[in-house]
Amino acid sequence: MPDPLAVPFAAYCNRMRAEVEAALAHYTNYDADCPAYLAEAIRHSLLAPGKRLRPILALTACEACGYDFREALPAACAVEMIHTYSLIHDDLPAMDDDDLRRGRPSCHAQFGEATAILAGDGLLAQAFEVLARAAWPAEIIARCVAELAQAAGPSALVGGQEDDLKAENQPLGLPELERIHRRKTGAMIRVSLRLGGHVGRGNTEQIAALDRYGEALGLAFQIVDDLLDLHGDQDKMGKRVQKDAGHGKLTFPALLGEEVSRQRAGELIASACSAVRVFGDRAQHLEALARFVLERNS
Ligand code: GRG
Repeated sequence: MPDPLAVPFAAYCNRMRAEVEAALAHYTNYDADCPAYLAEAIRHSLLAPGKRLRPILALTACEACGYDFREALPAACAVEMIHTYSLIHDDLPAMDDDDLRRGRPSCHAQFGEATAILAGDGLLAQAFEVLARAAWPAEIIARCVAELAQAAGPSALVGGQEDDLKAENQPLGLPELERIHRRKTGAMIRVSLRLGGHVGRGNTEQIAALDRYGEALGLAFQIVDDLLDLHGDQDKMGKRVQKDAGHGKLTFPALLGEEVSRQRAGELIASACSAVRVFGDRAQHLEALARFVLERNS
């Protein structure tokens, strides 16, 4: 295997993405007790062309701690399963009501609401099965299960989504907006890095560094997402754009202006990069991923 640090970043991401997609395809070869229509709905959403940012972060964190990234594939797939479930449910008419996702009809648009809800439920449960069956020491499995459950739960992803829905057309300030996105968007990004770090047997200092990096990256990701909603290209994004204002959603550019939002995202990316300096040369891909988050157009 070539030295992973010697491979250019785009090739590195392509390789990671291909490994993740092969593992996801393997995990979704269901037995005959899974109805074919449900399996098709799950695969439609999970195997659609997503960026795979969270799984790549998990694999890269594992590698930064000095372990073979392939050890972390179950963690990478588990976070992608939870992320995809949240997208399927977010697209439902009762939530964000979106008919396009990852360049395909959203799950409910293609398979109906009931099957889309069940496809999300199935992925949520399966994520924990994948972690529980990983070939890691029991204490690492337990830590990963607990942290992912917390990040996906009522005080993080689900709670952030609830507050986001309730905040529509409400006057919010910056602290409230950041509090929503720290949970709705940030928690899954942060936990992806922490899981990769645990699987990579990271020490306390390394996990704390990944955590600080993840917190800054998560907020920057959301600011960029808000900017892309304003100016992004629907074909590149694979989802509808210019939706936030129509839904009465407060965004970073609406609150701070576009220029200050861009500047804030840049500062967060700089602080994410400085958090992972403890990894020395092995921080290279984490730094490149942070720059990707700032410069992305999809
Ligand atoms: C339904 C519990 C529940 C939560 C929904 C995911 C989510 C929370 C809302 C989606 C709406 C949104 C625009 C969130 C902002 C950030 C985000 C999660 C964007 C989508 O993630 P990407 O860009 O998507 O990484 P891909 O498709 O590339 O994986």
